[in-house]
Amino acid sequence: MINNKNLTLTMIKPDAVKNGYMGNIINDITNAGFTIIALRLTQLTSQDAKKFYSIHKDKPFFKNLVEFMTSGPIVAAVLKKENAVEEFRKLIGATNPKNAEEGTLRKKYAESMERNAIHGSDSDENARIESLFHFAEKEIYLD
Ligand code: RTP
Ligand code: MG
Repeated sequence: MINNKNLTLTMIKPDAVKNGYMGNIINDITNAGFTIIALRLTQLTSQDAKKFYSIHKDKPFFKNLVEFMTSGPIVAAVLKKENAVEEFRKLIGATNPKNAEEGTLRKKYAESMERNAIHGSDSDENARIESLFHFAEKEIYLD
């Protein structure tokens, strides 16, 4: 099963979907050399969002984060590229779009620190956990 350095999980967040950036973001992701190997438009329940971001459950921004992430549909996708986690974090840019470099997805599409357009896994282990959170193994096209 998926357990390698070549995969990451992304979500196009509710702000970016609402703002009509879904197609442009998918285009930027594939132009950057990532292959989409699983894809779904869906809406997180409060329970889903709390589980997905459980690492942040004691942070002051947790309640807002859960409210925002459940506020509309998102696009979840598993992406494949060599060194995917690190390469994708570079493509999306800093958490706060004010600090994101020119050309990064958050610089281009994010509104604010909270409404920051896109998620990327932060480790290979979390990429695996998050991919299996959103997709059944048979929905992830490894080759
Ligand atoms: P993500 O998980 O969504 O890809 O974002 P990230 O790794 O860049 O940032 P992370 O530390 O995992 O935080 C998750 C989301 O919580 C919001 N946040 N707000 N107000 C704050 O200090 C604060 N810190 C984080 C952001 O929306 C971030 O994407
Ligand atoms: Mg994170």
